[in-house]
Amino acid sequence: MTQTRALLLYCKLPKRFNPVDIREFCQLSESTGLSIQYIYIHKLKTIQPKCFCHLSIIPWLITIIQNIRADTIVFSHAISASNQKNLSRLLKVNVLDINEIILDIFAQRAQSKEGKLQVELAQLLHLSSKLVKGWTHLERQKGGIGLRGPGEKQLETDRRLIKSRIIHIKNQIRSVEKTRLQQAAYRKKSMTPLIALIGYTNVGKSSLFNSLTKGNALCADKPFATLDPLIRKIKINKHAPVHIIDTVGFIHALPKELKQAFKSTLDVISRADLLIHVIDNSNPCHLQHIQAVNQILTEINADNIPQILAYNKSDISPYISNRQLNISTYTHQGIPELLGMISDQLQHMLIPTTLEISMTEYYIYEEIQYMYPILPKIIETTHKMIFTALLPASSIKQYSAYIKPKLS
Ligand SMILES: Nc1nc2c(ncn2[C@@H]2O[C@H](COP(=O)(O)OP(=O)(O)OP(=O)(O)O)[C@@H](O)[C@H]2O)c(=O)[nH]1
Ligand SMILES: [Mg+2]
Repeated sequence: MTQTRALLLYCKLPKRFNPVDIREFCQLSESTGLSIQYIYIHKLKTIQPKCFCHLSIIPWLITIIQNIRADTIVFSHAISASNQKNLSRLLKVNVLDINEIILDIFAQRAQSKEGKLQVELAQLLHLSSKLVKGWTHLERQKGGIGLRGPGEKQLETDRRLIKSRIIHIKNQIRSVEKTRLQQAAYRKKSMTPLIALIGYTNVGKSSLFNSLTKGNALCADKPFATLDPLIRKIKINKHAPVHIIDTVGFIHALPKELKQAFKSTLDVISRADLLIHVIDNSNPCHLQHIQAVNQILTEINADNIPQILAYNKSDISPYISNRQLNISTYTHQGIPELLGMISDQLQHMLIPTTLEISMTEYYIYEEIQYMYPILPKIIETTHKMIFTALLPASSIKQYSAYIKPKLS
C-alpha cells in the first residue's frame, strides 16, 4: 500500500495556544502511517480568520506541496470546518488537523467492543461538528486518516443519519457500561480499594502495571498503546487485596470528542481511591505533561484523589532529584519504595462516615448504599435516617452537607 505523502505545518503561536510540541506533533503524525516529507514551522501571533495560517504563506505551501508531491497537509492545531474548506480549495490537497490525527490513532488502537464504539462515537461527533457549516469534505476522503476503522461505513451519511447513529452508539455504549458500573459497585461493596495508574501517554503506565501485577499488558513505544482499562487484583505488602487499573494515556491536545466518547473510561479514574501518576522523567517536556494530566484530572473531577508521583525511566533520565520517587520498570529501582508509599496510603483509605438524610432525599441513601459499604446500625424515623458508610476520602466532600457526628 502506498503511503500518504504529507507536509506538516507546525504553527507556533504564543505559548498558551500550542497544544503539542513539535516532536510530539511529528510522532503523532507518524503513528497514523503518514509519510512525512517536510515540516514547515510557521510563526504567527494570532489565528487568522480565513485559513488559520497567514495568507502570505499560501504560495510557499503550494510550491512545497508540488515539490514534495504531497497529497495531505497536517495542521498542529485544531482548525475550524471553514478554515479547512478554504485551505483545501487553495492548496488542492487533503487538509487534516491534530484532532483528526489523534482520532485516527485511537481508531487504529481500538480492540474491545467498547473501545470501538467509543472511537466511532468520537468520530461521529467530530464529523457532525464539521458538517455544521455545510462542509462535507470528510465524506470525500473515502475513510482516509481521521476516519479510519469503525467510522468508515458512516462516510455516506448526512447530518440526520449521523445524529441517529450517535443516539444508537450511545445506547450501545450505555449497555456495555452497565456491566462496568456493576463491577465497580461490587468492588466498593467488597471494600476493595481501587488504585489507578494514570499519566501522559507513553510514560510507562502499562510497564508499571506489569511490574506490579506480573501481568502482560501491551507495552509499546507508541502513543495510546492502551485504550481499554485493564484491571487486576493484587496484594500489597500485608494489606487486604486491592484492585489496580491501567488506563488510557492523556495528552495536551486530547480532542473534546474523545473526552466525551471515553467518558466512562475516564470515569473509572474518578472513582479510584488512589492515583499513581506515572511521569516519563527522561522527557524534557515532563513538567508540561504533569500540568496537562492535572488539567484533565480536574475536568473529570479526580483532582481531589490522593496522588503518588512516580518519576519513571530513571535508568535513562538525566533529570534526577532527591525529592522525587524515582522509579524504573526496567531496573526495578524505586518499586519497593513505591509499594511502601501505597501501603501507607492504604492504612487510611475507607473512612467510616456518619450521614443524616431526610426521607425526601432517600435517593442519596440509595446512591451511597449502591456504591459503598454501610454499617448495619441504621436509625430510621418517619422524617430521616442516620447511618454510617465507609466512604473513600475522595467522596466525602461530595456528601459533606449530610455528615453528622458519629453514631454511638
Ligand atoms: N528506559 C525505560 N523505558 C521504559 C521504562 N518503562 C517503560 N519504558 C518504555 O516506554 C515505552 C512506553 O511504555 P508503556 O508501558 O507502553 O507506556 P504507557 O504509559 O502505558 O503508554 P500508553 O498506553 O501508550 O499511554 C515502552 O517502549 C516501554 O518499554 C523504564 O523504566 N525505562
Ligand atoms: Mg499503556
